[in-house]
Amino acid sequence: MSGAFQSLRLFGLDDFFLQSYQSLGLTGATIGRVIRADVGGCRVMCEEGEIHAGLGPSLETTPTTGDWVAIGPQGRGPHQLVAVLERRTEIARASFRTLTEQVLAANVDSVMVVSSLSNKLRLRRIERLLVIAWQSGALPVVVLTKADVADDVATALEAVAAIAPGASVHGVSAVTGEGMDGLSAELSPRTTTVMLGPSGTGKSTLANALAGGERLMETGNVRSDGKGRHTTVTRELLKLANGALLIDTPGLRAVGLVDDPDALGDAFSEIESLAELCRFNDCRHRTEPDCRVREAVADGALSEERLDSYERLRRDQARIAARNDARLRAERAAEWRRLSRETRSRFVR
Ligand SMILES: Nc1nc2c(ncn2[C@@H]2O[C@H](COP(=O)(O)OP(=O)(O)O)[C@@H](O)[C@H]2O)c(=O)[nH]1
Ligand SMILES: [Mg+2]
Ligand SMILES: [Zn+2]
Repeated sequence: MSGAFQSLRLFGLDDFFLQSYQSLGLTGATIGRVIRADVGGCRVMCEEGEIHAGLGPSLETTPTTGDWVAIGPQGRGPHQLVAVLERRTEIARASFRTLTEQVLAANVDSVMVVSSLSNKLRLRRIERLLVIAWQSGALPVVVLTKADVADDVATALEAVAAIAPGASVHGVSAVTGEGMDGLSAELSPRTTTVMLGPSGTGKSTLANALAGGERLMETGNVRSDGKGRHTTVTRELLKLANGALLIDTPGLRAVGLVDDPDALGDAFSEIESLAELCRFNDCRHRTEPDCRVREAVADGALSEERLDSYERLRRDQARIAARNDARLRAERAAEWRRLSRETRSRFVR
């Protein structure tokens, strides 16, 4: 990489993004990374430091935290985002209301699925977040917080490891410091991690602890002025003490899946490998003969709950795929109507 933008390397700039920026051939512009996206503008880390930039009129993509962007003009007038550079990964969730995908964070290398040990383990929710993680193209890590108040951390770690093939699992406490070194070691300098999990699980507390005691994020503590709780409302990118980059998010409870069957295969790889050995290619793992998945349930190698969860997510995904198809059909029909109106107006006077 050329000598330019050295300080941005600490924020994850590499050849991929730099070349993508240079190929735009902009003059009087510069490159930066969105560290917080607000309505109508963003906070962007540039070579010169942090700036606020408005959204340019020609932007085609809504910028999100973690995006690499081109900003212009340099030096004069207010800064504006003129382009969102191609993303390497994106964390997306489906909105059932608008039938669209919302991108929660971009260009992340790993996803931390955060769950608290202070309540009953919610394995099904962890599975769902792991699917979101796998479909983003980033690598998942599961973090079980508040180990200081857990009865049996080892058993919980074991239960989670069983439903998280391919992901490492950590038990940590921000209070005692337990497990923090191991987790910190997984976050390498200049790589970006996003935290996903419901609010109250200790994400912001964890971010502050990893940031090296600096209080960067507001946590769910009651404030000393008695004005109630102050919790994370935006997604922000922070640089940690060890040089890793971390995106804190407000709580995500309901996460819809997006249309991507491969992600399910990653999150449930042990089931899909068994399924490949079933006699029928389209085995539904119910009453079919020579079903390896059912056999695994029968001999205890696979839990019934895990299989249920896989099937439920598979149904969700089929439903989303069908809705996407319906939307495509509707868009195509609208396009036909428009074309035929144009044709009519051309020939029928
Ligand atoms: N006992 C214990 N409490 C914690 C720990 N981490 C966070 N908390 C508490 O959990 C609550 C929610 O924390 P917060 O970081 O705001 O959660 P967030 O909503 O996921 O960002 C706060 O009252 C924290 O003090 C921990 O390791 N141990
Ligand atoms: Mg928070
Ligand atoms: Zn089968």
